Amino acid sequence: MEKLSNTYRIVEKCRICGGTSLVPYLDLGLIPLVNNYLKSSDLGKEEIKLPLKILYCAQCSLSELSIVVNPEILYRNYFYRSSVSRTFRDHCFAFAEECAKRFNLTKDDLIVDIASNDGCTLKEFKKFGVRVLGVDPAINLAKIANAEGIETLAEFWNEETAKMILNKFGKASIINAMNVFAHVDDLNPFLEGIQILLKDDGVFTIEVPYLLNFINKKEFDTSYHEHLSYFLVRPLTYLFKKYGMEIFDIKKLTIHGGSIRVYIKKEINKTTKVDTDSIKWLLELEKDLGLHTILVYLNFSHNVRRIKDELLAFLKLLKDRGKIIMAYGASAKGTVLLNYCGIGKDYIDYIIDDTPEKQGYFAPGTHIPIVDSSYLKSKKPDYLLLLAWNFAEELIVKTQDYKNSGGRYIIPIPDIMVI
Ligand code: DWN
Ligand code: ZN
Repeated sequence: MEKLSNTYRIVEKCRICGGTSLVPYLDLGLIPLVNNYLKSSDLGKEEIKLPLKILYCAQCSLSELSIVVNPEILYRNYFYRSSVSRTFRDHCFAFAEECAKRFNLTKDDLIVDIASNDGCTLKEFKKFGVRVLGVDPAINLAKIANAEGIETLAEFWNEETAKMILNKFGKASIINAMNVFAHVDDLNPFLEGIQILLKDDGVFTIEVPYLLNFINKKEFDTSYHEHLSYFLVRPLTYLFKKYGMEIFDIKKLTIHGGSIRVYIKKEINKTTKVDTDSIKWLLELEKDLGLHTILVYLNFSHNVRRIKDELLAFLKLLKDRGKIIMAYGASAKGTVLLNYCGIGKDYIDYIIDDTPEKQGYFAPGTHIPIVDSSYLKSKKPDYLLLLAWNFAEELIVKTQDYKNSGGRYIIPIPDIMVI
């Protein structure tokens, strides 16, 4: 496959430890860019599809994609809106409430949110009377957040952005990075920026999908070209030491199929207590589950192939019986699942999504039309494939009429379940 100029680079060494023994263990083939929703006028044009392969670093146990796509292509215009999900909004409120209490936040404290999207997290922090500032490269999202009163800089996070904020707003008490740390290729400018802007007694928090859940719950569809790194605690403990930082607490979360929230301080901050148990417990769990060796990963890719065969066979059976199938959640993971399994318009008539910006577009690769939830009533599908399975409960609660009229749901991950 010829290298498209400056579209992507090939990974030759581990971004955490520099190791070069990178063992490929998952290959989903050529997958479209998941945020590349298509207008009808795009449908006849050639679509970028790039290899989606995951490598295991034998030195530090980081899993990482084999290529890095140019972030300017991925993030300057971003369809994903964090605020669409009530579950996620509640998750952000609980985090803001915990921080306000645990770190005694006052109106003078500045909270900076990196990859702040539409201001979803900062809206919750604002409820606690603190100063907030968002940073997100998506020009379309920064416009929405600013219009809704969440000051947001349409920039990538790096040392320059940190210096600009320091001069204009002063040091930050908390810098939060939710679902972005795994998207970053060169962590050096990212962490140098944290060092510059964070108060000496400040807190840096990251939230990333947890590789333990990814492997154990077969969440292969959460791998796409935005997600460069798939973290365990082990590689993270290597990383922060290099930047004069230290993990002082870790929480295992259910959000997004299973994540970890890592709380980090500057090493010079001797007052914040280090909860070594929370770190040790997860390191031991990872080791006990064999996640620090390659075997588990080879078995995982076998499980992934089985999901593909079983899901395709099940949908084929339903179609042979004349059933109408739609999907809910034009998500990034949904694009990966459908494209990897070869499930297209011959199986799924429409994908419902409540994100206004996605409605009227077509899903990457499959070109399945994305529509609003009124289609549930008008098209009366027999089955609804929940592509946003991580929000299955929320989706089922909001479609009670469909359920009560005999509609059924297919949850594809971790095992095919029909309810
Ligand atoms: O890291 C990322 C995660 C956090 O979000 C991003 N790189 C990309 C994105 O991944 P995703 O699209 O797989 O995330 P979600 O949040 O699982 O996507 C859910 C989709 O379902 C969205 O398009 C919104 C939609 N949705 C809906 O239409 N109605 C979701 C809910 C809960 C709803 O009620
Ligand atoms: Zn490594």
